[in-house]
Amino acid sequence: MMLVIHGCPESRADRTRWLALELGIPFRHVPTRYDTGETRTPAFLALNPNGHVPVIEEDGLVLWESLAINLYLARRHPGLWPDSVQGEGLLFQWSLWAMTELEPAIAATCEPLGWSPYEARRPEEAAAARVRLAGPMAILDGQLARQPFVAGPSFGVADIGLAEMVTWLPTGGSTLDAWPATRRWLRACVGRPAAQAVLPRSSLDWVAGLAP
Ligand SMILES: N[C@@H](CCC(=O)N[C@@H](CS)C(=O)NCC(=O)O)C(=O)O
Repeated sequence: MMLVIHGCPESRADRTRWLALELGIPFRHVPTRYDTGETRTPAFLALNPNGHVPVIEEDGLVLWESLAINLYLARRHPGLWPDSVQGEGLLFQWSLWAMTELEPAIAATCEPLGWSPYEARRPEEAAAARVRLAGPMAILDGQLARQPFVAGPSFGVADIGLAEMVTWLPTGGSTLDAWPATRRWLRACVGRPAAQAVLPRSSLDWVAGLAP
């Protein structure tokens, strides 16, 4: 069965559509929205009991969790999987770090600002979260100052999830002013045709406007 990707644009499903385009996997896109109740229907909850996008279906397999999906697709379809066990270890390390360390830290800046209705925004909370975000951002930037891409010398699967989450920064009032290696890397990742085809205009414009 052809790959099916559930999840509207401007959601974490962008990570999966980006990877599928990179790998040239044909897919059917079901743009399930998460803000209209579409992820709470019995049919959707049967696919993902968490009620979240993305979800994929492929040959009878149903998978959720964006970075688990991307690891699976990259393992199954040729093109971006590391060619050594060590390379796999680094891919797993950076993917799990992305989900457990970086993404919650970025989300903590976005939640009190751009993800809340204007009247419910909490700028002081966002400012405190931005201070905490500097910890994981320094780790990412340090890695990218040592090598061109996060988990190796060439673009890979870990870069997709990480780059997509770094594009959330403006929603939480953060900039990349302090992180030059991250700016260079993000421009390289987001400049790829697959990213240009998938990411929202606002993210593409933000990256295009970053200082060199
Ligand atoms: N850790 C999950 C998070 C998925 C997630 O929270 N997706 C959001 C959209 S980006 C969603 O579906 N939210 C709906 C909700 O929480 O009700 C993943 O990476 O796939």
